[in-house]
Amino acid sequence: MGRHEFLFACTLLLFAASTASAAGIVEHSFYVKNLTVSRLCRRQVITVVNASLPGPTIGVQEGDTLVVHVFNQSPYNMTVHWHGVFQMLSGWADGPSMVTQCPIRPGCEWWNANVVDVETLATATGAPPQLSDAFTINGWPGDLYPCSKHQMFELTVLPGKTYLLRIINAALNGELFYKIANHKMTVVAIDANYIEPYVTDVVVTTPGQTVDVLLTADQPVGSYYMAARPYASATVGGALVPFANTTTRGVLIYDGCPSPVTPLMPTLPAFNDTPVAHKFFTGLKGLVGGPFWDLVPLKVDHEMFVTIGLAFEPCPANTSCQVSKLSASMNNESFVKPTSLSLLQAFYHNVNGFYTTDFPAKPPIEFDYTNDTVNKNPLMLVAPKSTKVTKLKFNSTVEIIFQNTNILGPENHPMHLHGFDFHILAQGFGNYNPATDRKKLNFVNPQIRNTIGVPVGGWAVIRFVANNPGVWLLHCHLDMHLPVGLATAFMVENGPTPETTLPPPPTDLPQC
Ligand SMILES: *[C@@H]1O[C@H](CO)[C@@H](O)[C@H](O)[C@H]1NC(C)=O
Ligand SMILES: *[C@@H]1O[C@H](CO)[C@@H](O)[C@H](O)[C@H]1NC(C)=O
Ligand SMILES: *[C@@H]1O[C@H](CO)[C@@H](O)[C@H](O)[C@H]1NC(C)=O
Ligand SMILES: *[C@@H]1O[C@H](CO)[C@@H](O)[C@H](O)[C@H]1NC(C)=O
Ligand SMILES: *[C@@H]1O[C@H](CO)[C@@H](O)[C@H](O)[C@H]1NC(C)=O
Ligand SMILES: *[C@@H]1O[C@H](CO)[C@@H](O)[C@H](O)[C@H]1NC(C)=O
Ligand SMILES: *[C@@H]1O[C@H](CO)[C@@H](O)[C@H](O)[C@H]1NC(C)=O
Ligand SMILES: *[C@@H]1O[C@H](CO)[C@@H](O)[C@H](O)[C@H]1NC(C)=O
Ligand SMILES: [Cu+2]
Repeated sequence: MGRHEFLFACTLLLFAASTASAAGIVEHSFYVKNLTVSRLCRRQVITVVNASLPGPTIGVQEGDTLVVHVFNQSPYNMTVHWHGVFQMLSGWADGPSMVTQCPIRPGCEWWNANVVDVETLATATGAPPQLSDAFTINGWPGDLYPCSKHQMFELTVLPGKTYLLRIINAALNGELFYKIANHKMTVVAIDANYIEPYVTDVVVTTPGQTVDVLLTADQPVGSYYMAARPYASATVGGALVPFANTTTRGVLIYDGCPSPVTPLMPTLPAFNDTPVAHKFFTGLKGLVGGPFWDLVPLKVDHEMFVTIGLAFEPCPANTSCQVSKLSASMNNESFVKPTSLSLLQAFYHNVNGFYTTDFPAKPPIEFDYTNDTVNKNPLMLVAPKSTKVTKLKFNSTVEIIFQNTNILGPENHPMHLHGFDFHILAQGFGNYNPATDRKKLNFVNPQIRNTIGVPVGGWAVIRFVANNPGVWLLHCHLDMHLPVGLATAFMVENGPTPETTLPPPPTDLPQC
């Protein structure tokens, strides 16, 4: 399995791996433009790479240099951001708009509407976005949706063979359970990092996460549904916040299966089955000594305790607004991106006025973070807007304890760090308690990944080494929480050598 194979597209993505040949420079082009497709009884214009959904697969070998030319022929601003290639990614190639350079990224979860319009509307009103009409597997909704009987992903397998499936949650706002009827899966990698093989009948993914599983066609010749639907954890006053509660399915067909046969359907976990999600998320262990295994850094240089959660925007000073817009914050700072110059350009060229380096290393007020009574205090509900970042010396080790808050309501937030993989040392529910939870840190075989679903109403401890100079975003990967401020950034200074120094910007860097 190559570490650097990419898939570029939508909701749940599945593909079987292949191996590439000699190392070198691999060059590809992406043409991004409109494509009209028929789904759910109607025609809809979507924006895709190379007129295909999912987009093209790029096969490269470990050590290759990949050059991708992006031609944006779509009506939208866009960027390309890679997951899982951090060690060799230059800061200028990371992608997020106004952090490294310009614009917006159209998403791929299925709406009977234009996803850019959906997000623009949600951001303007501060209301939660319209719920998606369907989830898809490799672009196909599957037969539980209207007009979709034959719009279903099919995977044909040979009895006795083993397949590698890379399951990518490319949904914008949904964490997902995924199962295949009567089949167990062996998870071998997460976010492009090998793990100890982990046998399971259910895979759980947050947006931004990838899970590689081995699937052996060891059941009687027949056909079996694979299905995915949300893991929904957000509650307010104990009640689940409305979510897209539909189910996408595809079908696993054994070669030689007589058709037509009604496939077997797996029993999916309940939408709010946190114990199943937690068992999966915590059952995964790093593959000690395996390829790309990194020892846990033991000496911490920069320690952070960071509350994450939802709140409201402050009302404008001269108004007496009744209901303010939804906001989200980290340590009570709700992140706003600059509008006319990217953070990386401001950092590189020493331009003042676009950010400050005083992101707090702990919350301004200590409180009973996960107690339901916190949201009864109106003073706690408002998080101010700012563009505060953390400056890091090259090669420093950072520990972050994420603490979800019950302000507005608890929720599992998938926190994604750009530029680095991190070790996940421990996770749990309730308030993080150093006296008891410190002992739970796993320094032996913790999983390594780049996106962690911080337990709903709980906490997680991660560590990473800041050995990649540049400006790197840390944010919730739920698409609705990023524009409302659940983000911050790290500014990593140059190291002592040319290899550890951020190169000058490429001449074709998109300008703002
Ligand atoms: C995308 O399409 C272009 C033009 O047809 C082609 O040259 C290119 O190889 C395609 N890229 C990929 C990654 O398949
Ligand atoms: C692409 O689709 C958008 C949204 O439907 C539309 O506004 C735009 O005119 C289309 N552009 C092209 C070049 O077809
Ligand atoms: C999904 O949500 C809709 C609307 O909130 C509700 O009417 C329906 O019963 C829900 N379906 C399931 C399977 O929970
Ligand atoms: C509040 O002040 C801003 C800037 O001073 C102004 O643009 C806006 O119209 C004012 N709003 C109200 C409701 O007075
Ligand atoms: C939550 O806070 C209330 C009010 O401070 C307190 O009475 C209660 O014991 C707390 N609940 C828990 C589970 O700690
Ligand atoms: C966040 O900051 C605002 C403004 O300083 C303050 O009113 C509020 O109490 C703070 N909330 C928390 C949870 O720290
Ligand atoms: C970074 O830190 C590691 C571990 O402490 C050390 O081995 C390495 O030499 C350092 N790299 C640089 C470029 O300072
Ligand atoms: C696209 O980017 C340009 C240049 O940075 C900016 O002026 C424009 O407002 C952006 N358009 C949208 C729709 O965001
Ligand atoms: Cu979130």
